[in-house]
Amino acid sequence: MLVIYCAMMIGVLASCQPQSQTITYVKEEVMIPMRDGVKLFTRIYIPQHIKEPVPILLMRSPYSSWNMGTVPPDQDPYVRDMAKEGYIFVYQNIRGKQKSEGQFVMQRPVVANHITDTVDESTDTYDTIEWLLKHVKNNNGKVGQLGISYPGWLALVSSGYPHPALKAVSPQAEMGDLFLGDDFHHNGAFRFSYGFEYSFEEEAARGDTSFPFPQYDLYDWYLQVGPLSNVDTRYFHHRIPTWDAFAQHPNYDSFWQHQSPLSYLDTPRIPTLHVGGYWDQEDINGPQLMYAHMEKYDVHHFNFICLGPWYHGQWVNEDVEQIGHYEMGSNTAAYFQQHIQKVWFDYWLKGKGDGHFPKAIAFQTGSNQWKTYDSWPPRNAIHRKLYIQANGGLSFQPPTTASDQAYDSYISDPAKPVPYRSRPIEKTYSEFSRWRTWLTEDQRFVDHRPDVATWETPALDSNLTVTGDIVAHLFASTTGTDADWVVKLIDVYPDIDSLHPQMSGYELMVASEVFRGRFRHSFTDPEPITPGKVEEYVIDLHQINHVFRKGHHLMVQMQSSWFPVIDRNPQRYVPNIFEASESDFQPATQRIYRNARYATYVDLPVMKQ
Ligand code: PG9
Repeated sequence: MLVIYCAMMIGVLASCQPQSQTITYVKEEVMIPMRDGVKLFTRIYIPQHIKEPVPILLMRSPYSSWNMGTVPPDQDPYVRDMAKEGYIFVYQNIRGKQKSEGQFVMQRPVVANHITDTVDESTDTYDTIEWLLKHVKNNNGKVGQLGISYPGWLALVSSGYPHPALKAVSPQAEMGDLFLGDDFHHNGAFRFSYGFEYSFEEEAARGDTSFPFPQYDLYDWYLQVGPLSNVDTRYFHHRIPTWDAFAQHPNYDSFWQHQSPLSYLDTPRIPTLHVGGYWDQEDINGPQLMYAHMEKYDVHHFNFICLGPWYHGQWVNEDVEQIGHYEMGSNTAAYFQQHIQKVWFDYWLKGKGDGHFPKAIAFQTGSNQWKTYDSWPPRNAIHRKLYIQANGGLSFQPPTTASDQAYDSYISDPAKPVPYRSRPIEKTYSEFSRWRTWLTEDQRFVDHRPDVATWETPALDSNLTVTGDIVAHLFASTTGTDADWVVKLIDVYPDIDSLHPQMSGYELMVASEVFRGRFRHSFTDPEPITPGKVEEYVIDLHQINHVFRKGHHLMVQMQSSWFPVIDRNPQRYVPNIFEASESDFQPATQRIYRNARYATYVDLPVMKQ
C-alpha cells in the first residue's frame, strides 16, 4: 500500500535545499519476520528525494492507533518537528496484537538474552532493526526508539539489550513496576477499575474492544460486583489471563518481580531520556523509578529525565496549556516536542547540537517555568517536616502533646467507599471520561465526608518551593486487621483568586498515593495488622516541583478508600483479597496520631527562594 504525504522542510536539511522545499513521505506496510518466524505488522514512512541518509525513529505498540502512525508523522504534533527535517518513521504492533502474528503476553518478561531460543520484546526489536537497516533505503544506520506507556516500556526494554544501531531511546510514561506503582497496583493496593477495564481491552480480543457496561456511572456498578472473586464467576470466566494473574499473585512474588525492568535493567547502555507527568493517572511512578534506579549505575552518563505538568501522554498533543482547571501558562507540549525531544534525537542520531543535556528538565508548577537541574531530585533541597496538629492544623512545628492518645479518627466503611473522583465515574477510556484529569480535580468534593480527615496551614506569607520526593510518615492504628491509607498533599488557593476566579478556594492535589497496610514490612510477605497497635507507614507520594504561592494554604488529607480505582480493602485480613468473601468486609475505626511520640508528618524537600 502506498500513500504520499508532504511536509515543509526546515532546519538541517533546509540548509542544503531551499526553505520552501517539501519532504514527501511514502507509507509502506510490511510484515517483518522475527527469529522464530512470527511476522509483525509494521508501518513505515519513508521521506523521498532526500540526498543525505537519515535516521530511523521506531515506535512499537500493542494498540491500533496509539504510537502507530495512523496520522502521518508530518501531521502528528508529537513528531511533526522531526518529520519536517527528514527521519524515517517506523511503527510496529507487537506480537499477538492487531495485525501482528504470535501470542500477546502482558508485559512479557525479558529473558531471551539469557536463554537462547526464546523471544521477548528486546529480541523482537533487535530483529526489526536488523531488517530495517537492510530493507529501508537511505537510512544512516542509526536508530532511535520512543513511545509512551506500553510503547515507552518497549523502548526501555530495547535499551537493555540494544542492537548496535540503536543509538538513543526515550521511554515516556513507561511502566516501572506493576505491583509497586503504575497501572495495576500502587504499593500493593489493586487498581480495580483500571485492572478490570484494561485487561479486558487487551485480552478479550486481538484488536481493540471494551467491556460492555450496562450503565454510565460505574461507581455503583463496581460496588455491586462485591468481592473480587465475582469478576471471574460473573464476567470473565477465566478468559482474561491478566485478571487470573492478579488473583493468583496478590503479593510481590517472582511473577511481578520478573516482569519489572528493575529486575533486568541497571547500567544504561545507550542514552536514555525518561519522560513523565506529575499528574499521570496511569504510570506516574515508572519514569521516576526507572530514572532513579538506572542513575545508580550510570557510569557512561547516559541517564536523563524530563518531567512536565501532564496527564498520561498529554505531551503528544497540539496545544497543551491546561490540565483540568490548572493553567500552565504556555504550550508545554510544543516546548517538549521542539526543545527537548527533537534536540535529543537530533543530537544522538544526526550529530546536531552540542550534546549538553542537563540531568533533569522539570517544569515547575505554581510558577509555570521550565527548570533544569544537575542532579535529580536536586541535592540542595532542605527537608522540612510538615506535621498534622490538633483542630485540623498543619505546621512545621512538631506536636508537643505528651499524651500518646492525641489523634484524629474516622470510620472507614467498605460498604460506602470514598469515590476517587467526583461522580459520574465514566468508563476509563470513553468519549466524555474525566479519567485523564482526575488527579487535578478539586478535592472539595470530599471535604464534607466524615471518613476523610483534613489538616491545613494558615495562609502562607511567602512562596514555598518544593522540589523532589514527597514522603508521608503516618503513625496510625486501626480496629481492623488490614487497612488502606491514602495521603494527599493539596495546594489550597485563596478564597478569592482575582487572577484566576475559577480557581478561588480550589484544592489542587499536587501529590498523592495509597498504601495497603498489610505490606508495611514487606511487599513479598504481607502481615496482618494488630488491632489498636500504632505503627509507622512510610508512603512515597512521588516527585513534584511546585511553588505554593504566598496567600495559598497547604493541606493534607487522609482516607482509607479510593473507589473504584482501588479495590475495597476488606479491613479483615485474609491471605488473598481476591478470595475474600462478603462477610470479610467490615467497617474499621482509623486513628491518625499527632503527639510528641507519634508525630505524623509529610517530608517536604524545600528549596531556597
Ligand atoms: N497505561 C497503559 C498500560 C496499562 C497496563 C500495562 C501497561 C501499560 C498504557 O497506556 O499503555
